[in-house]
Amino acid sequence: MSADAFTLIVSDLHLAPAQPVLTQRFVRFCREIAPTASALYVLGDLFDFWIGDDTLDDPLHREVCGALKSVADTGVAVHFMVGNRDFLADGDFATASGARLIDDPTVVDLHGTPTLLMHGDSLCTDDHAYMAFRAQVRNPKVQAQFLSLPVAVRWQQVGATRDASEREKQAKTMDIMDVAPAAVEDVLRANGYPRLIHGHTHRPAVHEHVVDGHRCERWVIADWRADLAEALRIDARGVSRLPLPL
Ligand code: LP5
Ligand code: MN
Repeated sequence: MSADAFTLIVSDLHLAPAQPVLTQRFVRFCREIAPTASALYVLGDLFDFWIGDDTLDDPLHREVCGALKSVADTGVAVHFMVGNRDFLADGDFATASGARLIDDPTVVDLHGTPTLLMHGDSLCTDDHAYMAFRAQVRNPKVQAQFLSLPVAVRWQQVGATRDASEREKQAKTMDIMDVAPAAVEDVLRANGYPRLIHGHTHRPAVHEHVVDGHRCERWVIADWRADLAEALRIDARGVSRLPLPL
């Protein structure tokens, strides 16, 4: 790899038919920017909802997977980690998009620095209602049962779940919905005090955690909105925010 190689990381794009401008931006990102990187990581919630790989023919899904595949076809290593909206993305999605599915969490060496990649939702351990919900929907038996339902019924259930989630979020404090400092420290300790990069909270920032005397950076990636979108750019000098053209 050349000395000026760099990696791009995006998260929380929440692509959906109702927001075509975001999909257009993603397609442009895949055409003009991502092919210049050595690797691309998508850290979850690429889609607002993913109800199963049997919906790959959906026009939005086809367009997004095709855009990712075109990046992979240029020789860029494309990696995908699921988020709390698209955790049902699986092998057929990976084949269609040319992406390698990676676990949450995953530690990678990014241009000389060990870096822990996560979606971020598993760090919100003070949000007990979400943790209980997460345990339920990440259960393979629950997922198999959901995937056996007709597509229209799955969309209905997702709509009802989203409505319930939006209602419950109104009653939660911002602190509860953020990552829990103790969970961050635990995961940094368990992984040898790496740099941490995650999304999910939609609160872009860079934090410093001192854990057992080790200083660890924690970069939080921004979600994509109509008026703002970014990728993190990582090279041997460190991490920077790359604003993406509108
Ligand atoms: O996503 P975000 O950031 O808005 O909120 C999350 C947490 N909410 C969720 C739910 C999703 O947003 C919507 C559902 C996605 C479905 C994926 C498709 C496949 C389903 C497959 C099933 C096998 O993740 C939110 C957190 C917030 O992050 C911050 O961290 O607070 O958590 C909640 O709001 C959860 C609620 O507190 C508890 C769960 C309520 C749902 C009850 C379901 C009732 C309806 C069932 C109908 C069949
Ligand atoms: Mn999320």
